[in-house]
Amino acid sequence: MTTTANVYHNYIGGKWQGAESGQTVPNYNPATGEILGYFPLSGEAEVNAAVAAARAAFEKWRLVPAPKRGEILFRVGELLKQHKEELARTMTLEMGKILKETRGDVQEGIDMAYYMGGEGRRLFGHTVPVELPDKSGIAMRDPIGVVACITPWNFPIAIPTWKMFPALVAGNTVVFKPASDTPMSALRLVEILYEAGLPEGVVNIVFGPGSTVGDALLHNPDVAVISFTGSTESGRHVAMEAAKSLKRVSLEMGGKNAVIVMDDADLNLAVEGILWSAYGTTGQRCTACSRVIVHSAIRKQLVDMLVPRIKRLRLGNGLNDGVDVGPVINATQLAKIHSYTEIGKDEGATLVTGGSPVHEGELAGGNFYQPTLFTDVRPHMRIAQEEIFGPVLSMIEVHSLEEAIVVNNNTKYGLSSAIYTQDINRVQQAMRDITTGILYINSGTTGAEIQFPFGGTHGTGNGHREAGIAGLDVFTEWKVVYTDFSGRLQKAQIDQ
Ligand code: UN1
Repeated sequence: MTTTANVYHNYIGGKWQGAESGQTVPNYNPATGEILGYFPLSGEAEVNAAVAAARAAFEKWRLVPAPKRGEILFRVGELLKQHKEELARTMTLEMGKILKETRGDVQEGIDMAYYMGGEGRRLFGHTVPVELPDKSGIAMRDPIGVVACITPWNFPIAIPTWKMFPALVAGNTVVFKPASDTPMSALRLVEILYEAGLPEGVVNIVFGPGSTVGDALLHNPDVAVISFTGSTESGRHVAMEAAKSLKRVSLEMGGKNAVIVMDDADLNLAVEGILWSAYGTTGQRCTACSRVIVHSAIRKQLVDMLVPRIKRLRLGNGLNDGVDVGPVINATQLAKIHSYTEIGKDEGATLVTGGSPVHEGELAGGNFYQPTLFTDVRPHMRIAQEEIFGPVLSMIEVHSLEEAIVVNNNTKYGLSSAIYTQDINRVQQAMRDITTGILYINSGTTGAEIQFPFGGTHGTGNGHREAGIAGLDVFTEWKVVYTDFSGRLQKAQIDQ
């Protein structure tokens, strides 16, 4: 395809520069196939330069008073607000989700900017009593150094802000490796950070794939922390490589999230929650609902209510009004999603609606997939166990709350769950026994707010959380300072 699309650069140590190799990679619009721009195909040399710039900037940035660091984030929040529409359009162009949702993506970034800006005047440690007289103790948070932020394409603004903003307010510097499918949104975010007054070198962006840029970050000894969101397979690779140099690693990976619908549920409400969390973002959220666990007594009724609504969802370009479901990110994902439809059929599940890519009419140039529902799914089937990351929903029938909870918990993931019931006792039981990191009562599985810890159990994570106060733990090292003002040697833990 001939194009006049622009060529963009990495931003390293305050300078825009291409990859040494001179090679670039096209950025495609998944709704049309059009090329939006060319981004550097970077490798180790660019990563090492970016880490060196971040390392040099760290020595000054860590000494900037935290409230001043926070003020820059407040300005970032203002700028994100001003540019919300432009950023939302950029995101829709390069990753496809509908404008309403890309606006929500920017909004999460705005919320995080204000939240972490406020942390500039908190960053609470502890002051607690000590055992000995004339002595004090405090625990304070220290920045760690250079943080590598490796981010996915499904939330091109929000997820980088969950990582960069707490890292920055705590006094760390950043090398940012955005997903290859969403470089433009990432570049705009970095431009906004500098427009807000960030000193040069504090954030550096390097474009390129995980196999070159990602691996170079894992191997660079001056990278202290890796914050990664992406597939469980890539996350495992990150953890294994980073372990060699004992880097701190925070992983946020896959999900196989379920909505449980009990026999006493408000079914109208449940249908809305399922539609939104299964087919919103074209199913490409780590929090997306990909299983419905339904009580046998209302199974037929729920299917009868759900199917016409699924069929009415309008596929199309996310920039157009009235579109409910945009394209999936790229041809590889489209093929993967469709392969799961084939797997589901082979496993004996019933394909009730959807199940095909769409190439007709104005959708011809894009990566579109019909919103899909399988029923008669058994909990052990691959379509009930593996993350599909597309608009494919598997319905599993159960006969009790206990069985629903077992099915809910029994995947290798543990991010988000939801239960629809009117019964307070069932709610309490679900709160106690469901093992995911997030649980919704009477709403779908998506929509986590930035002031709470975000993350999951089992194969979803490695024990860390993003966002909220918990998010700061990834980017700070505890330092405890004891001051003895007795003027004599006092021995702790020794009988005096
Ligand atoms: C993701 O899909 O990786 O809770 C993040 C939600 C959003 C974030 C999703 N706030 O659905």
